[in-house]
Order: sequence, then C-alpha cells, then structure tokens
Amino acid sequence: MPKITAAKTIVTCPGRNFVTLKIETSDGVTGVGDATLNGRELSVKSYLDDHVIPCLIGRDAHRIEDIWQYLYKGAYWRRGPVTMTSIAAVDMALWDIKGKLAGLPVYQLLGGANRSGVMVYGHANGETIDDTITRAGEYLAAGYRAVRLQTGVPGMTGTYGVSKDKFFYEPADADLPTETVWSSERYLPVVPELFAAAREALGWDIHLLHDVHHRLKPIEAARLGKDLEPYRPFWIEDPTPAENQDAFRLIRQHTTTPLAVGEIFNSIWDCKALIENQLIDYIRATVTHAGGITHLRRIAALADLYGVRTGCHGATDLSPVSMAAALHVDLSIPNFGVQEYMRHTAETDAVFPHAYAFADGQLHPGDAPGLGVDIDEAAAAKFPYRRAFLPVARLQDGTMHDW
Ligand code: KDG
Ligand code: MG
Repeated sequence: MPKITAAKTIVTCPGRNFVTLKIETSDGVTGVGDATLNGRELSVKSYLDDHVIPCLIGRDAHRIEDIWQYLYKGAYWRRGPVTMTSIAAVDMALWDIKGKLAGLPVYQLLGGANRSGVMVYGHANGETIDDTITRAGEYLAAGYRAVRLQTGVPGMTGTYGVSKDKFFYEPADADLPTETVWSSERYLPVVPELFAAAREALGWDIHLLHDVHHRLKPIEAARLGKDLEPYRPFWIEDPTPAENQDAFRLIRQHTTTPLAVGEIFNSIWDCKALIENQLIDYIRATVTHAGGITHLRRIAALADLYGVRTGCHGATDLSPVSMAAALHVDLSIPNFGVQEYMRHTAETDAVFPHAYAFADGQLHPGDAPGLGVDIDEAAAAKFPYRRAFLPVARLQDGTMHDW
C-alpha cells in the first residue's frame, strides 16, 4: 500500500496568496491540494500543519473516503470554512496520488467524461456599460460562450466586480480591508440597462451572467430578477445572503430568472434545503472550500435529483490546483452547468504548471495522470506571503453592509 510518509504546506504569493498542501508517499508519488481561503490563508495553514498532517503520517493513501471521514468526524468540531478547506486539500492531494498510481487522469477514476469539455464563463467588467460591453465582445471573439457582466454604478467608487485590470479581478487588494461605499438604490436600475445594451450589441447567442455578491434584500433581488427577465440571463448569482434560506422562496415567487448560490458554502448541509426545495438552479460550492472532490461530488449528486446543475466558483483566489480538480469533477458529473474561469496571472501559471487548456469556450483538464497540475517549489519560494484582506462595504451613511 502507498503509505503517506510526509506532508507539508507551501505558501506563495505570485500576485496573490495561495496555500498548497503537498503529500508524499512511500511509492515516491506526490499529490497536491489547494488550501487557499482568501484573506484567512494562515489559519488553514496552521490547521493543516498543527492538527491534520501529524494524523496523516503512516495512513494508506488509497483510502480517500476513510481519511475524509476520519478528518471530518474526528475533528468533532464539524464544518466551517477552515476545517472544510483543510479536508479538501487532503482529499485533492489523495485523488492526485491515486490518479498518478493508476496512470489515469482523475476524471477517468470518477466515471469518465460526460461531455467534450467544460463550458466556462469569463469576466467582462468596466466602469461604464460601454466599457463592459467592449470587454464582453473581446471574450466572444476569443471563443467564450458565456460571460459575466459587471459594471460601475455612477457615483459609487469600488463597485464589486469592476477592476482596473480587465483580465484579473483581484479584490483582496490591501494590507487592511479597503472600505467601499454601496447603494442598492443606485445599483438596481443600472443592471437592466447593462443587460439591455448587451443583448443589443452582442445578440442572443451568448450566455450572460451577473453577480449581485450578496448585496440585495430579498424583495430587491426579486425586483432585479423580474427586471432582467426580458434579457434571459443565464443566472443572477448570490442575490441575497444565504444564511436565511427562506429568502430564496420569496425571490423565487416573483421571478423566473435562474438563481445561483453557494460560493461561500462549505458543506452539503449548507446546500441541502436550497436544493431539496428547488429554490435555486445552480449550486456554486467549490472543490476547495466544500471538502474536496469527494464532498463536491456528493453535493452534485444531491443536486442532480432536483434538476439543479453545478456552476462552481472559480475566482483567482482558487489556485490552479483547485481549477484542475474542479474540471475533473465538472467533466465527469451528469448535471454540470457551467464553470467560472477567472484567469490567473502569468506568474501564478508559472508556479503551478498545469495540463488544463482552453479551446472553443471550454476548458479540458487534459489527460496527464492525476490532477495534471503541480507546484514548482523553487518558483513558489520567490514569492513570499503578503497579508491581504478582502474589502468591506458601507452604505453612504456609514452603516456596514454585505461586501
Ligand atoms: O474571495 C472572494 C472572491 O472569491 C469572490 O469575491 C469572487 O464572488 C466572486 C466570484 O463570483 O468570482
Ligand atoms: Mg460570486
């Protein structure tokens, strides 16, 4: 049996912070897992270094499900983003090892491909509607079949999703949280204008998405969904915070605009009621923050029973290891919907050499054994950790709001 002989965490900041777990086995095979929790990176590193790695040594690397259950049930303190990201990193690394030992890409171990590739959506953003549409046109020209549209709100600086750099949206931008200002009243009329202009300029042969980023009250989200219906959005995402899941019933009663939720979920228990009550259309849980390949598949299987498809989060704060793992899941499940793809910087791609590749609006994980992604430790060492926080949002009168 391939015994786990060593494991370590590697922190690197090639433009942004990433935490990677690397597991070694007695067979000489290694595996990698993404353990990045944006803005709270070192807490996951400590959880792994201090509380998980010592328990892994000597275990059979093939027993992925047993190790998952051991770490989940054995913690006693179940769930939560730090615990579930740590378990996810171990899980990904073990699937990587199993694939390498079998000589197969992980998607083959998960049942094989269900489709030619994984449809991804890119991020078009701009300070103005015209800017955003120009960017969306560039994505179309590059072959994308789906694009997320985010635009500046007149009078508001630092609107969510709008960045100076048009290709790499990086919200974790400062040593202490940047304070941004928000007004739902100003935002609400802008999005339907954006979508009307986008359909006019780009036509109907492209999926258009939008991220509300938890900012609206349920009744406001219901109105936005209704106002967008004529433009047939693929989805609106995180229309309202998902702690109170009954809020989605209210939104649902008013609109047929599809709803996507779950990028900050970390367990099937966060997803269960929304899925079983058919209150959402796409579940966005990630392989990194929701317990790894093993747990994400379980979430996808539950969703499939209720006609809910996946639309996994894929922001820049999920490393190429996470992207590779997500693609193996996406390719192999029956109810895949779309995969978010915020491209990484050239420095990040160099630190994490990977087999996945983009063509015709789709990503494919490639056929290298395992996940098909690695970490170049020498390159990683050139980019030491830099503390970086996500921003916070306040209303114009100073009241704290959801960022
Ligand atoms: O770390 C926070 C980001 O991952 C998040 O703001 C990105 O909402 C996001 C998205 O849909 O990509
Ligand atoms: Mg989002």
